[in-house]
Amino acid sequence: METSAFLAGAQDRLVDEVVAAIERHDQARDLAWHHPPSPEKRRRDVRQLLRIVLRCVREGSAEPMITPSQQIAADRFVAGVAITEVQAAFNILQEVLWRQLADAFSGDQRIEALGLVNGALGTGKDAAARTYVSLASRAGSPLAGPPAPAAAGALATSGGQPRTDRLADAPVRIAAYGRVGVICLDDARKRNAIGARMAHGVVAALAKLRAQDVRAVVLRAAAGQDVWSAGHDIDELPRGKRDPLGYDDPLEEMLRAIRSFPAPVVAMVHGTVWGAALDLVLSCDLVTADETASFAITPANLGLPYNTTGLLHFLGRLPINIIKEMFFTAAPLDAGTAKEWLLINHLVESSELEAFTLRLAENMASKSPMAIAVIKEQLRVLTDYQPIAAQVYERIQGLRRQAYDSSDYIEGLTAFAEKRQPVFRGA
Ligand code: KGJ
Repeated sequence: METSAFLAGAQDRLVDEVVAAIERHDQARDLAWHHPPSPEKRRRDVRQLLRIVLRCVREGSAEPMITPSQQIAADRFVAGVAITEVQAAFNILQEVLWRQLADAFSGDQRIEALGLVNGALGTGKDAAARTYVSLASRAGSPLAGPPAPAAAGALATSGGQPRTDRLADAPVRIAAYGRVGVICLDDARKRNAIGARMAHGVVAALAKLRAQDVRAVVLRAAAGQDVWSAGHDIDELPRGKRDPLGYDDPLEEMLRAIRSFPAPVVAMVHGTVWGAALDLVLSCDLVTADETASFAITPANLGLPYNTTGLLHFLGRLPINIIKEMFFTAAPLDAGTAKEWLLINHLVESSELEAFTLRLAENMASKSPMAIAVIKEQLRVLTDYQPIAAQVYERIQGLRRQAYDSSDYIEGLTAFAEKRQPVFRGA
């Protein structure tokens, strides 16, 4: 009999034996699980692991083991399981399989069977250990390394080495960490200003993560940057006689993509946030930040009439006196004040921010994706629902037109390009 036929036939018995051995192992070690898996889940997990081993044996390749093992390690990391325990299920399965295969086969067949199983589980253990260590080292020194822990699904490399993907022609990178996707703004030269390439990159990243069945997304700046985003790329704002924040502006398209993404998007803010980047942060579903974060909305520095949809985003999140202070002064709000004014959900130590945010995202990713998608959409529709008469809307647009047709608006853009203070005349 072939190894694969033996494993397929003995599946139920093997699962029973492995589950019992894992339970004994946990009791003996008195493991303090933060989220102990239910017996049913444990059974399902073991059966799945066994099926993957079976697939590796059938295909004669350890490749199918890599991604699920990274996922297992990521889940264990999030569940707070100690590093010494990450390979436990692999070891126990290996021990049980060895025993069974050694009993069932002899001679060369036995050597071949043990070799196949060892190859698969060895690769799995290796991938799991690498992933766990990579996550743990980032949690210890967050923001020090590449932006996101890597990577399950199609984003992982075939060699088991985690990596992030750079989207073609966009200063945006993505990674998937189990069911959590990470989108990373990565244009240090321009301080993550959002032009068409950046905005289209974020939209493409969301589409890509959605196709991966990611169930929560973290939006962040690349490691080591002290500007989260400098807002709209001012070089790409139209110079007069045209709505600077029209419906088709790529940045507006990006905001809509985030707001209608059918899973939670968490803005993880390390560094300063300017102008439309604050609209972006507020368009995310939750905000985590560390003490380096600050938030400014700056159209008054440019003479730019903010768009009505954008103002509604602010109205949906903040009291009107706070909105007015922020828009009228353009002054950055420090992280403590932002927390006090409920702009931030969680203010976390820098050293904790990444691990905290990933855990928060993973928690949401473990809940019912359908319920969350529906509730998010309900909230979006309800908060966007602002019936106004056509006449009123036309009046608002007329007022805005006066501002973006004005010489003050041109002066704001010119002053920025010339790196000087603008001189506004109110006309
Ligand atoms: N658009 C285009 N280019 C930008 C932007 C931007 N928003 N922000 C920075 N840059 C460019 C600068 O012109 C520099 O280009 C380079 O990025 C580094 O910036 O001179 P170059 O090298 O060719 P800088 O100023 O030398 O960096 P830092 O000294 O580190 O200062 C970072 C700041 C973020 C504080 C500073 O760059 C800044 O104040 N940027 C503008 C922030 C802002 O007000 N953004 C809001 C844009 N307005 C809106 O989004 C909207 C819609 N609005 O209504 O206001």
